[in-house]
Amino acid sequence: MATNRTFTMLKPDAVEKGHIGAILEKINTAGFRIVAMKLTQMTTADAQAFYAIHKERPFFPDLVEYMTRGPIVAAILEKDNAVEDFRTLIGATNPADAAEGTIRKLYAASIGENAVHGSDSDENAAIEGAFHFAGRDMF
Ligand code: IDP
Ligand code: MG
Repeated sequence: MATNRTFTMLKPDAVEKGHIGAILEKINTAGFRIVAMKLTQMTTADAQAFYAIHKERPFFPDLVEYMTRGPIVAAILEKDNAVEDFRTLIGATNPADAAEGTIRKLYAASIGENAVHGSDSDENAAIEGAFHFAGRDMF
């Protein structure tokens, strides 16, 4: 069942470059309501668990290093058709392939350091949101 919620992280590169405000403005303008949000930093164990689906991929060690090197902004967002609409807003994984005006086109440096995460299904949105937030911190 569609939950109308998705989960996002503004990744360490986006935070380092001072893009939190600009990216949140894009998210807000696109009509997403913030259900939960925090500045946090993933441990190595956190990142290995969060990205476990990619653990056999050659880029996995770099991905864990990247995602743990500094703080991220984690958030749960709500909107009709949230998962799909947010993936459209952020653009393709590789910013070279991302559509004009998308967050990754504007702020991502490479396929590895691509500024922002977006859940790929309602099921994963629920799992990923629960990974970072307790129920009392969702509004
Ligand atoms: P997504 O973030 O667009 O859903 P996934 O394929 O789920 O893309 O990959 C998760 C993350 O792993 C990407 O956002 C990116 O940071 C990293 N990644 C994916 N593919 C590559 C690659 O080919 N080289 C380096 N990093 C990659
Ligand atoms: Mg993915």
